[in-house]
Amino acid sequence: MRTLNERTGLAAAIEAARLAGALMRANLNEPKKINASIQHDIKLDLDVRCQKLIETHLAAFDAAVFGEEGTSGDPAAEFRWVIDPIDGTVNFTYGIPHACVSIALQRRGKKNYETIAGVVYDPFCDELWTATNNTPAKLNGQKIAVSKKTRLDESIISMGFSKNVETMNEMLPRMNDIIYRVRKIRIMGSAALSMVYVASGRFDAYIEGGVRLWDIAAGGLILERAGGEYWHQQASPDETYRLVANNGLLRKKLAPKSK
Ligand code: LIP
Repeated sequence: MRTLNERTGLAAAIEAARLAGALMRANLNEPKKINASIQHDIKLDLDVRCQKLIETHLAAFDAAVFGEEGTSGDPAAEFRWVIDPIDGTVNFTYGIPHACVSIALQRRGKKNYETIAGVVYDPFCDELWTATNNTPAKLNGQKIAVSKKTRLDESIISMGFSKNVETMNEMLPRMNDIIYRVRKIRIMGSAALSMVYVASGRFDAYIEGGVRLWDIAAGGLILERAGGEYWHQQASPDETYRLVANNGLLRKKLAPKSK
């Protein structure tokens, strides 16, 4: 087995993300095999194929996998890959070129896993975001940083509504409160891309009520290494989180108004 650390893991995750991204690009406008579909969510055969491609490339390392299309290995392993092979699956299904590959490498700490390397790759814009726990966040090799916006009326806030009524009922009042106070709201459909857009200063915050760990683990490290705040609170035992990703200056101003 190859030596695994944040450096070797990042390099391998970049290769794996590019392989999966190439498969996404080749299939954006092709008919897609749907494995499961509910009103607010779709699971594609390509989700499974992309995760298999990623796992095969990363098999040279001794690490467990916690992925949207399946988990494997020792749940108490020292290392684990956290994989969303296609984040923004509904966009991708409809031929909307706003989706990405998200791969994080985590190492077991005293209490829980910590993310030590993260990759988010948008194959349609050919934009590759990377970071490790001891190197700066980069976009296509260039250092990035969050915005310095402190005024909500100058800020673009991205929001996500996940895929169930409970989350929508939680998020709609928050959107109704925020929309009058900010410059614009954007609802884009990919948590990972919204997080790295905050890391790059394109958005000033991203709020979602029910995201899974594989949607946010890589983007969370990249955001922190770009100077932002990765505020997240476990909402249920299955690694579902409430999230306020922001430039480090806006979370309090975005907090729900006390009734
Ligand atoms: C998506 C997230 C998005 C959320 C969607 C979905 P997927 O991930 O990125 O933020 O609102 O419901 O969970 O399912 O496309 O990997």
